[in-house]
Amino acid sequence: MTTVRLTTGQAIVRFMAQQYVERDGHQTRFIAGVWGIFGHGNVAGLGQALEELGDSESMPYYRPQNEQGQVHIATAFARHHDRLRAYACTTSIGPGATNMITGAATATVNRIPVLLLPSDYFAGRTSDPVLQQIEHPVERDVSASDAFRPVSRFFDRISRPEQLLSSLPEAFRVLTDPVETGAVTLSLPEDVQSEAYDWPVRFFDRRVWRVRRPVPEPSVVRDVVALIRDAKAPVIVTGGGTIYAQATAELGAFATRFGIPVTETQAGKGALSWDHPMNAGPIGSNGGLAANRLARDADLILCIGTRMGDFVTSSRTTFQHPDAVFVGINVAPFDAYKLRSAPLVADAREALTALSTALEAAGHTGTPDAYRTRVADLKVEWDDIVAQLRAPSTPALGASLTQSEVIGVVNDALGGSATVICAAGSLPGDLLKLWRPEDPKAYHVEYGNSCMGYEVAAGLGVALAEPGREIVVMVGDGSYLMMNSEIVTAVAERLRFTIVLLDNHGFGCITGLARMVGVPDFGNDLRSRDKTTNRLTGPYVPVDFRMHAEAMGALAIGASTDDELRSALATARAADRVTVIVVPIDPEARVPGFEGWWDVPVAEVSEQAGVREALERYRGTKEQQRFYH
Ligand SMILES: Cc1ncc(C[n+]2csc(CCOP(=O)(O)OP(=O)(O)O)c2C)c(N)n1
Ligand SMILES: [Mg+2]
Repeated sequence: MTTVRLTTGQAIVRFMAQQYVERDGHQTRFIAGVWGIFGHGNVAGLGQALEELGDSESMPYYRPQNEQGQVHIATAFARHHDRLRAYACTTSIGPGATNMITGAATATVNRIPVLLLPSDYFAGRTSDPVLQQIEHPVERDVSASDAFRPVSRFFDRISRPEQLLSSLPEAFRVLTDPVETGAVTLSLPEDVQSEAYDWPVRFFDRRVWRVRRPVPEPSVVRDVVALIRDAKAPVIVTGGGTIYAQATAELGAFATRFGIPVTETQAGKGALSWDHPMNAGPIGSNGGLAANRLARDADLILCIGTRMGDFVTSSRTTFQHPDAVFVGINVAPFDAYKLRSAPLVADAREALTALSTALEAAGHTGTPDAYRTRVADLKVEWDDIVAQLRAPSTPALGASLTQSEVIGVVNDALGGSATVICAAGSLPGDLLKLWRPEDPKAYHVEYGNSCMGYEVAAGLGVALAEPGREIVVMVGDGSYLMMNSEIVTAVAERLRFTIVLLDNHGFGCITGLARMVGVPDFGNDLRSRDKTTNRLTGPYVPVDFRMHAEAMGALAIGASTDDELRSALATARAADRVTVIVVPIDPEARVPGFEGWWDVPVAEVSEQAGVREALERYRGTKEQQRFYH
């Protein structure tokens, strides 16, 4: 057997460069590059290997400012590529490693592939405790990196180089599998990373991972066809899976042909253009009027590529038909069986094609005209509401713009194929309702983990995934303050995208939520400590976001009116670098709800009348929860 002597770090770099994926006859190199922050854990291991073996062709290296940031960048990159390309991320041991935990959780919740390569203590233990080693008093082999286990879809600690011979292929099997994918973590003790081994040369041959498109079982297709033929008021809920499977054209054709309205989740929005006649808009807690009314009365719910989270089901109050039946069309059995669904375990595109063929063969012509008319009428009504909410009003002198107006102005200025990026705060709910995407890659809201801090980093990920695409990150002041430093990386990488920072002086959505559960304003505004109350009730803390962004190298512009915002967006479009537009917004102007609900438990005992009233309301709505057992 021919062998080649390489360190563990060098072997990983060589192996990664030879991994390809193939779907629908197209091959791409899977790992597009490595992000990393070096420390004693990886400087002589993966750091040395990347310096010697990596180059812009075979394995480019990127330097972020924060390990969490690099995982978010990698996640956004892979999502934009429909999971067919990914990045690896290396860190030192201890805090460098654990900084990636939040990113790992975000990738895993959203089922997006990222390869994480944190460093770890000395496998040989000779110099224990190494700097940053936890030293668990009872479980000697436990380290900080064990915290990756619950947030990873595959975890291994590589205590000997040759373990990679089985572990690396398994890592790539999981990363490239549409069911299992998420964060994959290989924790690499620092001594092992620079240790040499005689690797079989064959190990580094080019490998092609075929991304599965499982076909549905004919017997289940027959069952589902019968359900669809019987249904009087069916709806589709479309999730991220439809987009990752590139099944959006099939979805549109299926919906039109059989007269079934499509409702959207956060990950699924964009599957159909906002103005597609069968697009009934967003569903659930943050949903719109049309989708929520149709869902309320639906007798059959076809859930495609969605994990049916609580925001989709309005905490299980969305679907009120007494005999509502669900069909789970999902590549992951775990999701396909939810809500007692008829489980159509399959790739979304294969499933839609099989169902179409079988329904046509059965002579099914779709829903009656009256139902199609109801869908069309509700859509007109909802589109009008959205148009009104987006339109800038004539402001009172000195009044701030509202968030919904900002969304309208930005969307109108950049168009329906610019990608909007967001993750947490009040923006995701407002964008879900108000943003009008015109292609499946125009809406990128991370709402599986709703991770504050994802937004700016994700801008880099999408900009790297599709250079030349118009990208706008919409971010609240809270998320921006939590994580903004990848702006420096965007400057270093000469990436161009726009960040619109909406400043309402605090965690506005949580203020709203607190009021809903009866809690008076507390802890959410960005206010200074008031000496008399000894609480954070003083004036707003003045943060000059424009100067802050400029100091990091961005082009930074303040915009207080819709005209200023339009002109700032035009400047940003023409700029050669990342631009931050800071927009003060009215903290009290909120977009209303549209018959959605979110289960947030209210204190069962309180001296405060507001809490007791909230509890009454809460108990009333709780009764509407349906569990479909
Ligand atoms: C990492 C993280 N911490 C806490 C939360 C809970 N949370 C959700 S939104 C939010 C406030 C966001 O503030 P901002 O970005 O200013 O948006 P706004 O609510 O004002 O629109 C908080 C604290 C979260 N989603 N993620
Ligand atoms: Mg805010």
